[in-house]
Amino acid sequence: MQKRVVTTLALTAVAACGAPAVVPDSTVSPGMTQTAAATKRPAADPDTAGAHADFDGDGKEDLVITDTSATVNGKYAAGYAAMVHGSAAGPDARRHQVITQDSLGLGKAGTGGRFGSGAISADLDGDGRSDLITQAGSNTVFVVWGGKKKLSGAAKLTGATPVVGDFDGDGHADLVTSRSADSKATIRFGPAGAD
Ligand SMILES: [Ca+2]
Ligand SMILES: [Ca+2]
Repeated sequence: MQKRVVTTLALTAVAACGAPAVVPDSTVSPGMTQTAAATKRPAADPDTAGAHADFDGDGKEDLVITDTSATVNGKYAAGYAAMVHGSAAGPDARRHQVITQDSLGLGKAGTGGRFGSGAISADLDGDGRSDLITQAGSNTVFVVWGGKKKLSGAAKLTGATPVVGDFDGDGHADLVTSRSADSKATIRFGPAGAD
């Protein structure tokens, strides 16, 4: 119960303190807390999800919350992801970063793009910091690189429904994306660079 309150507060603070152009869809229940919230909200909210990993490499897990229905710069359901740094006391809402498709500099956020969909994490470039992988639109996947102080820089890939794993057993995370047009999947073996 305490965990749930902490993450809800974190999201509220992020929504209040984040980029003013980002308007969360509602008071959302992060995917991380859906188990705890199950009695109040039995159906998973498809608009919100989350991931957790050590994106800044400080040894404390950081929390990513997404709201794919958020309005960004006037674009309805363009979506955003917010990373809240971990601390010895848990996610610290005072140290957070709001990421939108606009902020990545790789194309503009579009209406209904739903950036933040299917957010997952893996250290794809092998630098010891987890990277954030998320879909936007129907055929675009972004990899946002973990960094010493924050997520920094991104790669834009063609594909959808990202899945990560060490599929060739070499100790490096690999990324699989699928293509809805022809039902083919693409695997990118790690370690990856920004491409
Ligand atoms: Ca961390
Ligand atoms: Ca990394």
